[in-house]
Amino acid sequence: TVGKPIKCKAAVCWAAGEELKVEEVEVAPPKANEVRIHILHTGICHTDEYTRSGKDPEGIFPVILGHEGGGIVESVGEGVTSVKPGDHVIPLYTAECRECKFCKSGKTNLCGKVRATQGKGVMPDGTSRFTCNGKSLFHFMGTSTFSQYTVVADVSVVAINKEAPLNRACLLGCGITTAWGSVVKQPGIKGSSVAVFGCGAIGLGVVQTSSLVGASRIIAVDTNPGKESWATKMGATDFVNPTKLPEGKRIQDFLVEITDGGLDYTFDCTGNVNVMRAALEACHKGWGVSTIIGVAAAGQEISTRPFQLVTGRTWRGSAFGGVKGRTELPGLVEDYLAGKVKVDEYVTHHRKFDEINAGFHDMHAGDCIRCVVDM
Ligand code: NAD
Ligand code: AHE
Ligand code: ZN
Repeated sequence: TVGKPIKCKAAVCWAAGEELKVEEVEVAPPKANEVRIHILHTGICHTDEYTRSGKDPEGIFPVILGHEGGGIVESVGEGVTSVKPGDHVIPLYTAECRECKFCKSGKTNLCGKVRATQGKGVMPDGTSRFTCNGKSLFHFMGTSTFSQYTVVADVSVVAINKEAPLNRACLLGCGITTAWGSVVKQPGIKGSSVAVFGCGAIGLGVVQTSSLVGASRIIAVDTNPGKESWATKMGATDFVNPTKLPEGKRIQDFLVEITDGGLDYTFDCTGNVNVMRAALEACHKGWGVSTIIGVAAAGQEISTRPFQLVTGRTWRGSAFGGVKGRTELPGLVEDYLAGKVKVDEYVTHHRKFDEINAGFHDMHAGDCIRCVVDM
């Protein structure tokens, strides 16, 4: 198959708001500095649903979604030295070229090399590798893992230990790594108090990692009462359901009261801008830091009284947890294999590829942390 197009199945989203359709697609061979990957498993992240639904201002259709995959390199284009056929890999929606202004700054994991074309749904040369019945399809987040074969830039993929089962390690392509990085990259969390808003895979990962680094108190907040046992299992010391507070009591005021002035660190893992505000305002005066991880819909904006910041609270955010994928993911996979980082626990649902839409429905049902699709 090397150098030739491959025919395989992919889940195509033809238009915003439509269900995915599993179709036969043609995947062109990788060009220079590109890698073609046989995807074996993929998670479904809330961000896939966000773009499918039409809430993503960057969304373009028809598209092959998916950004939490695991697979094996099938072939590589000219000039690729970082991975080789047979390598077990995780595609990276946050590339790492190690040469651009961002990568060299030492201040961010964002990379400038392929982000512009990635956002337009094409490869760095401006074209797509996917066609369906002769019609070109867009790539998504530089990964498009809802296809049995995908093509990514060589700066957007990392090889990992072959001993890691890809049907679980795929979750390190987004959810768990995002959560892990958002905590370990903030040095002060050991011995501090933390509140986590939203207990999906991302929020539970933040709870887990806060516990791992030694936070003194971890308050999990979710409107779904079913999340209490999950949060406790991942290390939360308290659980608060904001819908069960006394009439008129705001969640931020409640948290400030029970923590003697507020939290040292808070995290939004919901994507709801009102929750983001509550997370900021639940921070302690003088030093509290609130991190936005959730992704909000087009047109949504955050607000608070500037006085909240004047009096020493910090509002920040992170993408992929601030993690540089090519440099840091192999080590995180080792931590998983050594039992230091939980991954298996997050997989509550499995689906065959033909049932991928059911996997999206699972996500809304409330008892699903992650659904892994077997390709
Ligand atoms: P999820 O839907 O599985 O989890 C969200 C949780 O929030 C649910 O348990 C839900 O009950 C809870 N929730 C909803 N409204 C709430 C409220 N008002 N107060 C408290 N809890 C509430 O989603 P997920 O896959 O865990 O992703 C969470 C968010 O993170 C999404 O917005 C996703 O797009 C985003 N995300 C961002 C990054 C990044 O790099 N920044 C990476 C992955 C995911
Ligand atoms: N396209 C959206 C933004 C979506 C977004 O913020 N994505 C996160 C990753 S979410 C993974 O589940 C991210 O990495 N952002 C940084 C980046 O470069 O996209 C919009 O609002 O336009
Ligand atoms: Zn994601």
